[in-house]
Amino acid sequence: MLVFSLTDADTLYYCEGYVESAKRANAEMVLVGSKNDLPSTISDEQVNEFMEKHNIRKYYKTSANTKENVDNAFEYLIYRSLYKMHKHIQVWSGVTQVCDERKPARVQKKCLLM
Ligand SMILES: Nc1nc2c(ncn2[C@@H]2O[C@H](COP(=O)(O)OP(=O)(O)OP(=O)(O)O)[C@@H](O)[C@H]2O)c(=O)[nH]1
Ligand SMILES: [Mg+2]
Repeated sequence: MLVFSLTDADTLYYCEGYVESAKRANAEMVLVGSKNDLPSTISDEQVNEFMEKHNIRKYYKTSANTKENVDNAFEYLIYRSLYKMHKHIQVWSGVTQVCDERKPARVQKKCLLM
């Protein structure tokens, strides 16, 4: 999760080193612009340019103050990471059941995300 502050444009560019590390680790990435309840000093165009340059697919504007998009950013990252691990996700009764399709159902170890 690459978090920069919308109130300080420099912080977006500080993320570049972390982008490179994440790519080397083949990690899923999500870009987060924090403090969205305050006046922004960075434009959507600048963010889009950064995303295109680094091939980042998802961006959320969040606020720790209002809680806007905080859950969405974490959920996106968790879901994408699980898909990347070739897992199959079934949403059932508000609980996410993660099944590994490579193993027969009766021997599967299951992980539950509440
Ligand atoms: N209005 C607002 N203030 C925030 C938000 N996130 C953090 N702050 C405030 O920013 C100051 C620093 O808090 P930290 O917990 O260090 O948050 P941070 O995201 O690391 O922010 P910086 O250290 O300022 O880069 C505190 O006064 C927080 O109350 C936010 O989303 N909205
Ligand atoms: Mg801080």
